[in-house]
Amino acid sequence: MRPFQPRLIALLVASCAASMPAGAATKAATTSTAKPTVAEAQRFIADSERDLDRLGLDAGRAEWVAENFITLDTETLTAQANEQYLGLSGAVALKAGRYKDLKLPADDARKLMLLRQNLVLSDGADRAAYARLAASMTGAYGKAKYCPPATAGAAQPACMPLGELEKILATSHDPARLKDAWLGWHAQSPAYKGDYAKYVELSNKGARAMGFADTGALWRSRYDMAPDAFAADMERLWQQVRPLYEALHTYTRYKLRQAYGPANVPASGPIPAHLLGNMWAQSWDNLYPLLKPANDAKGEDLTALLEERKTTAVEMTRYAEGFYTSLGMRKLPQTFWERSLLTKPRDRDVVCHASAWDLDGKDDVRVKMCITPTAEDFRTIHHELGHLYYDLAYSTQPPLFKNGANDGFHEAIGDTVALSITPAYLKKVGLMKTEPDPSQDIGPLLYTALQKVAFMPFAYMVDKWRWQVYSGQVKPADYDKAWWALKEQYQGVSRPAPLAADGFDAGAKFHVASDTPYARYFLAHVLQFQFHRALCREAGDTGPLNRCSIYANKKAGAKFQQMLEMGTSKPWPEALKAVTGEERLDATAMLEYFAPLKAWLDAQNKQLAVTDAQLK
Ligand code: X8Z
Ligand code: ZN
Repeated sequence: MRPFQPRLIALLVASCAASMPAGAATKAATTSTAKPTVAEAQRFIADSERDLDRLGLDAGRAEWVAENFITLDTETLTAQANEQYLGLSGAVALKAGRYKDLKLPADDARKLMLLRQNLVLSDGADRAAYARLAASMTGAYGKAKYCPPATAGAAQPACMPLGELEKILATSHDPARLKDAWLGWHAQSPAYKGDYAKYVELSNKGARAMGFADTGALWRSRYDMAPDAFAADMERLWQQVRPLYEALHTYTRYKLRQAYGPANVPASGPIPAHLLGNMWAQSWDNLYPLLKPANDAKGEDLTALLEERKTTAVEMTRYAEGFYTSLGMRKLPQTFWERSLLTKPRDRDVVCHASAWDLDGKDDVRVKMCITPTAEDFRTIHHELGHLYYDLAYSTQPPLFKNGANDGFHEAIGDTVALSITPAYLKKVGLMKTEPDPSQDIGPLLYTALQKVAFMPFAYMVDKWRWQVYSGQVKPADYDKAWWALKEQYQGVSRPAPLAADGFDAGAKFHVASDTPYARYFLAHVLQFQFHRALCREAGDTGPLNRCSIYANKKAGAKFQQMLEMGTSKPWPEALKAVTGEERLDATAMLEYFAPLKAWLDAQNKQLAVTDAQLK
């Protein structure tokens, strides 16, 4: 996985993996002076599909090994395989231009368009450098650890990998400890800031050679609409969600002021990022114990139950598989269980960031994830299997169509399923003893909003930052300044300490270090509520969306599967229509889901304003 170009080479997609091409670039684009014909174009497409498929498989395997065993050698091998792939995909992208004005059957025209959405690095040294930098940044992120300084008289504390630091962010309520873990992790990424800046230059060179303004424009061109129209659509969706986010932010700030005191949390303006329960302040559900309503009715704590039962990684994955099979989908192939990595190895460095891999475009699907028995990982394994069930569903499509309708669809499938992990469902599968009273839904709604509503501005700003970086508007010296300007503007969060000289806070996020586009998650968070609403209605459930679970509903499952099988063979609005009847991205489903919470938050915020005045 880590297809250089996951959108194209679905088979090497490690969904959630970066986006680089590789390349054997051998022959430069053949320039023929004869007029191109339809038959020649079709032969070209078929040959390209076959060759990219083959090199993609090699690159996918090399990447799998590199991320499972981070060493200098595996990094070199994956860089070489990706370099080969990049050469071929670039040569193909260039040559495809020869056929762009031909009148072709719709499928061929679409394939040609997909082939052209690629970087072209014609210089072998550029390709090698690009692939090398990409492999090395992913490896550096995967093996980074914070080694706290020794204190006088005490033993040298152990170095901490990201997982341990995240756990501190999630569970500690000691502001000093939180700040130390936060700063400790953010001190790791400056090591590859220079590499990132070089990588950006090379990537832009490749995008420009293909006629794109820069790599950001190339990324935005992958949504069946003009790059500018896509950016405008993101903004439209953000404006739909913004009032809900602002209500949640205001409530959270009041409650954190009560918990940490006015010296740590201001009455207005941004919230210090280390106090939000997550390394990137991207999801705030870990704050639930501090924020829950007075008469909490969230029910039992899934994390506590999973821990108490010592639920294994395989058992967690079996629960997720069981959800998909209940919808009428197949069981995961035996090889999934043999080849996946589901727990963190004790003896070596691996890239622990969860990912789903489709190695051969048929059924060699795998997950790589360091699963722990928590509610968060329970949801994440449903997310990862969503990628795999999508891969399996479109495996009969031709290679170029073996991909999501767009990358946001790929990210939305498992999340849609996870929205059906309701208390009623958990009770059904024996993971909850009692079901909270349906009249008391604010607790669970708040919990879900802390995951998903809190996430929206983060998911928006990550690529806003990268668009600025790729366009050259933001230079390396201003990476952090621009990053925090966006974090303050959209998320309303602030850095826990002044900007570090030569800092690279963006690089402390996996998707920046591994160059994986992020707008996909923003889209996925809008889409999953649209899918959920439509599938619930398909299942005949007309009640509140947060109470609906499509578990075991074959009718809803069939509808979903029908869309999954389309892969990327059609423009995404057609895929959306197949499930929802709608052709536009629309956040009203999300707003409908959270409507009772919005009313509650508004009421709370009015009241809290009064009590907060006494705090000062
Ligand atoms: O990276 C992921 C998945 C793999 S595609 C675990 N996610 C984003 C993140 O962790 O930042 C899922 C939600 C957002
Ligand atoms: Zn994903």
